[in-house]
Amino acid sequence: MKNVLIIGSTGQIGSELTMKLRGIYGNANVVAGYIPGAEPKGELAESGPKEIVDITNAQQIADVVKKYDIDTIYNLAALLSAVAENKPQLAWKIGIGGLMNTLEVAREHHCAVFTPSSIGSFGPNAPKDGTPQDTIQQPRTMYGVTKVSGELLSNYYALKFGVDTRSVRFPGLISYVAPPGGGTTDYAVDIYYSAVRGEKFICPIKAGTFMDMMYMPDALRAAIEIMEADPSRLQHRNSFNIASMSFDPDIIYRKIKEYVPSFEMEYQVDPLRQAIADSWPNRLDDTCARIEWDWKPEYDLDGMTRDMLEKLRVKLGK
Ligand code: AKB
Repeated sequence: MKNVLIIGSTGQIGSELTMKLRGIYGNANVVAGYIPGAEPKGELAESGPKEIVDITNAQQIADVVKKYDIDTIYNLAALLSAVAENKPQLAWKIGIGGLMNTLEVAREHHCAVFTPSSIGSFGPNAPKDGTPQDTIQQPRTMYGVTKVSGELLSNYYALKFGVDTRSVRFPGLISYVAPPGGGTTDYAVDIYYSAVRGEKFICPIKAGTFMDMMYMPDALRAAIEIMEADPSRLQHRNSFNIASMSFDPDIIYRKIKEYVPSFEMEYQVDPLRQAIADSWPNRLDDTCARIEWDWKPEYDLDGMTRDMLEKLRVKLGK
């Protein structure tokens, strides 16, 4: 039986992952950790236990781990890439200070730990197309620096102390449930809201800028499957490339227009986000994840677009 703590349960990934894990392991066995000001609401608050867990406070993590006899921690606390560029100290404090706190508690209490990495862990020196699992990682963003450092620190705790750390490098995640907030790939979520609201979309990323993207149901499955994977098959731990689709703003715009013919888009490039996107890969090679734990995405751009438009029309009453 798994007893799970989600740190950052009210964020873009956490709010959906918590509910999915409750469906698998039982409501009472999945604790939603949150910080004051970002309290769980609705079903997330009512369906299971919730506790204040500030990742920068090691004692708080340890207290909740002991209270609920936690054996698996999903560490989802992070500042996304564009925000991290404006708050580098805070990004480090949460991304690395917080991870160190989590790993220490995990070492002492024998917990497995999932900490997502990102396509942002690669920089401009990595091969852009078919970026390999093991290649040069020299990011030029604070977000990327925390992600590479987090991968190394997590591997260190696995090798040195036997902590069962595992991770995937998430692409831009697209979902109709909770907004991302502060990422470089957020445009690929915002574009669907504009289409459904009947508004022209102002795109902050240039045409021709390709990035890996993924629909949230695939991302949630990846986070669960990697933690359930047979450890004897894993040659890697932190962190696995995963991929499902890669597109530029023009491709996603034309795909949405197939279903919303009146939809319009105009470019007004945000220099910060564009510089970050230019430093990231176009498309990752996820062969190792496919071989080592049978990773396989279910959604392509067309399947995701049909589902996003349908779900957002219901959500926004359009
Ligand atoms: C971001 O854009 O910062 C994130 C990511 C790709 O890690 N969505």
